Amino acid sequence: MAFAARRKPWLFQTSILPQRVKRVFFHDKGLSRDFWAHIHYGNLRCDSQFSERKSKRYLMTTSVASVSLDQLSIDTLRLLAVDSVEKARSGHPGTPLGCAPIAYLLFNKLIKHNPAHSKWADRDRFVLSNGHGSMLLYGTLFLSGYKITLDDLRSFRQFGSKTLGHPEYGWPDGVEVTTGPLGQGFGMAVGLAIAEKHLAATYNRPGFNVVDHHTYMLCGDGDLMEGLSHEAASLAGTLKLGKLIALYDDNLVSLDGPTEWSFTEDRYKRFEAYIWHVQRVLDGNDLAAIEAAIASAKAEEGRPSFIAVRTVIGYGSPRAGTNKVHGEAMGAADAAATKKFFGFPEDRSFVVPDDALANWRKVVERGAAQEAEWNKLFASYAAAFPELAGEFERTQAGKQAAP
Ligand SMILES: Cc1ncc(C[n+]2csc(CCOP(=O)(O)OP(=O)(O)O)c2C)c(N)n1
Ligand SMILES: [Mg+2]
Repeated sequence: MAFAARRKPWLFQTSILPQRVKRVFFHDKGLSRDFWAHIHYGNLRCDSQFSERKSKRYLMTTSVASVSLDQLSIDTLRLLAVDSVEKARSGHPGTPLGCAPIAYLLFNKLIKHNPAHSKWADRDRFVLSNGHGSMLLYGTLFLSGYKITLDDLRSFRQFGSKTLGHPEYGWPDGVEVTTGPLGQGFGMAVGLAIAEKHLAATYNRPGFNVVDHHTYMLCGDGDLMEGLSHEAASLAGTLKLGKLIALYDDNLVSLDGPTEWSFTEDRYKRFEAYIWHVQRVLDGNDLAAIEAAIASAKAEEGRPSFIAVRTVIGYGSPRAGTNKVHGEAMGAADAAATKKFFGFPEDRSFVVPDDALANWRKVVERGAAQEAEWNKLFASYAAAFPELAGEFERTQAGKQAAP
């Protein structure tokens, strides 16, 4: 346990660990259950982490020769957020550093969306309820190929730019709803899931599931503190919104300090009481575990899903695990240290490695194919049910029926 008690993130070479140690068990004093930190081996960077509520101790590791393409893609997103906040001298680097693996997994692998056509009717919806982490969304949209450029990221928080401090609907393209007031995105994600269920019940016909998408949201401690999210969660459980999936950035830190100061109820039991399907992922860098939890959430069709992902706010930065990385630029020295941690050049900003960009942009082709497939389905639906199809198209376009 010698490595568990440092206050600062630290680096080590995997080769110094005894080869047979595959898992390290810790006790989570904060939220009642034990959890483990997984130490990976091999020629890849280790991204195990450990965060505890009472004593701030966390393990972050990096090392050796190469990183996987997934890792490079995730770290590219992380550092775009760091650079944008540094350039603006304001913003929130903590959420993107902690949650980049979730955003990458969703946008690159799991959700159906078409960056070339952000309004495709049957796309999955994604709501960033913790809107202060806006750079997570802007960076993800840029890397995925939406209509937002690297220069837009460079203009983060500047007057007239596309990249506002908090996301606003359609601005830039791909932002589904306006968020920032905590709890608001949670409520709107529930609304979007209600809309999906209503549209499916109204328009789908046997063999023609023209409305069949999921609503994903990322929310944080602040969202769950707000009364609005309690009420919306209650309604979502009652309405059995099985296609609503909330990922909770369970990082034990909020604006003013550790959540133990301000927010101590058992969030997991609370969502169980709201008749949600509740899961925990104990390592926010474990892509396989997050993916498995999302697969279980999708398989659960009778209840909305709540996946609490234990992340480390500001992961990779010298301020990791503290509120000091919640909502301010970290300064040149800490930004450089963060780049070093991820193996990026310390003296360069807005670095987008070609391999990472190509990997992110794979979704452009995939998304176009997904929409083309749906268009075929809709064409045959329109042939079989012309009136319904016409009404669907009219309402989707926001037009009233002719008098
Ligand atoms: C309704 C409302 N109250 C207050 C704020 C100001 N605010 C922005 S972020 C934040 C803390 C959010 O904490 P958490 O969700 O844990 O975010 P993290 O520190 O983990 O990024 C607060 C209080 C807000 N955006 N909305
Ligand atoms: Mg938090």
